[in-house]
Amino acid sequence: MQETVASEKRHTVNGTYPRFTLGDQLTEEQLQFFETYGFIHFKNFVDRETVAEMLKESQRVQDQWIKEGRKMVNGVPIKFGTDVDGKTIVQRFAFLNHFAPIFETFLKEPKLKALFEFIGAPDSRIGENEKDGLVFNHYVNTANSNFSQLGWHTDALRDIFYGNKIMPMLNVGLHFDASSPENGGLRILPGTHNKGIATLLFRKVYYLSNKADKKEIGLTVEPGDLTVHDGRIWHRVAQSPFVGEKSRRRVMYIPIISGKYQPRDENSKPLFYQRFQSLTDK
Ligand SMILES: O=C(O)CCC(=O)C(=O)O
Ligand SMILES: [Fe+2]
Repeated sequence: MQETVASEKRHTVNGTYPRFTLGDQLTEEQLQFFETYGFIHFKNFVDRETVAEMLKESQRVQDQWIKEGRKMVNGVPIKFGTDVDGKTIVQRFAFLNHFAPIFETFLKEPKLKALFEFIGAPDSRIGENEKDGLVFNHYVNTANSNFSQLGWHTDALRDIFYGNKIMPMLNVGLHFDASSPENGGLRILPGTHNKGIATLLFRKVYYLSNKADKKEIGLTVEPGDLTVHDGRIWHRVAQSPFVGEKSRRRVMYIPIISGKYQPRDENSKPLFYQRFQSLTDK
């Protein structure tokens, strides 16, 4: 235990943390790092050409959605905003995998299956049709941007709102822009993924708090890097101190999930929090 605390400090004090390379199978070291901290960072998961092609495809789908006036995908609202040049953009896509083959193919990448071992559930799978499917976030700081930061939260809270037992899940991020803590970006509170229900519910005020925490780690990523975080870990996206082009940050997430199969389709309605009471059902 003491050892864990000491190494946690070492990893947080100067904001550094080790990077790994994902092979066909997770190594003992990778499994241990993830178990201790609840997140992990793999370098160069896809090459620069793939990054460029994915960005191009996201823009194609964006323009198509804007043209057809689409507001939702499978009941999940699309977030629109304004870019530095005044152009309307999509700032949060859901189920993007259903709109471009390159993303559909990415979800089939065999190496992603190696990540299943982080949750160890026999029914682990990539959420192609569940949750929000493949999510693509586009943050940019402009006068009319609607999306430049995201308050403290865990991704597992959603399970509680939907009246489900919290099932093991991972959020796997593929990064498209270079980003370091000085430019905002993902902040993680290491080790908060396995501290029980009180931590999960009350460590921060969900989505309302944006305040830096002295124990948070800011990720430093380059295009093509892959990060994985446990669904129960506390994290936020810090606003870039810059405006305009320099603040641009694009990242996509795919959920690796387990438990009851709960697909969404075009008939799905936006979900509200009406089933909150069943939180205590086990
Ligand atoms: O943009 C990110 O890196 C994180 C986004 C996030 O936490 C979320 O959408 O739940
Ligand atoms: Fe999140």
